[in-house]
Amino acid sequence: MLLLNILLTGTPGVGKTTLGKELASRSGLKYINVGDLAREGQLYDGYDEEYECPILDEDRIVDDLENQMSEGGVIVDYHGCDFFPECWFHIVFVLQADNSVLYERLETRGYNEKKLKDNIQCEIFQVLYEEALASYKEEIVHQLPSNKREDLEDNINQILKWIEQWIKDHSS
Ligand code: DAT
Repeated sequence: MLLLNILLTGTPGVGKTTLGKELASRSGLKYINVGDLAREGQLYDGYDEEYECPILDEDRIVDDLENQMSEGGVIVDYHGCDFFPECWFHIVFVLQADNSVLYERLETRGYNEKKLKDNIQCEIFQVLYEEALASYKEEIVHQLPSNKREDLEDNINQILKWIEQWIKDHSS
């Protein structure tokens, strides 16, 4: 039984979903997109007018995920990480993209000007990396470049190797 859990985090648009789904299909782990989970279960607590998006009910998200996380074998994708229990994750990857690359991806999504600017700033100031370092042990937090297709392939191969090693280390 594969018990490890992986967290993929980073600013919206850095490539978490793309990497998470591909990694799931190649590793056999289960992919969970927290944004989709919230939408499906309507796990919201109000609406943010400024950013034009619903506000996540973090407690209900944690309750909803608890059983699957303790079973293990899960890849979680979310642009935030400070509300998950620390013990859930064995490794945390913070994806990063260059400003110009990220700007184009977010523009394609039709984000309003404020949301675009704030997300680019979030990336410049490495907000998600800082959040990950504040929430998990430094040695399990890793940054990954996510600008081009080759980065995606490299990241998948690197994570698959890490999973293989983790399984070896944890099989008695
Ligand atoms: P996120 O889940 O972090 O919001 P995404 O996976 O939806 O991001 O990716 C946003 C867009 O960028 C999408 O059109 C796919 C593209 N993309 C993701 N990773 C990429 C990569 N390594 N190289 C090129 N494009 C990538």
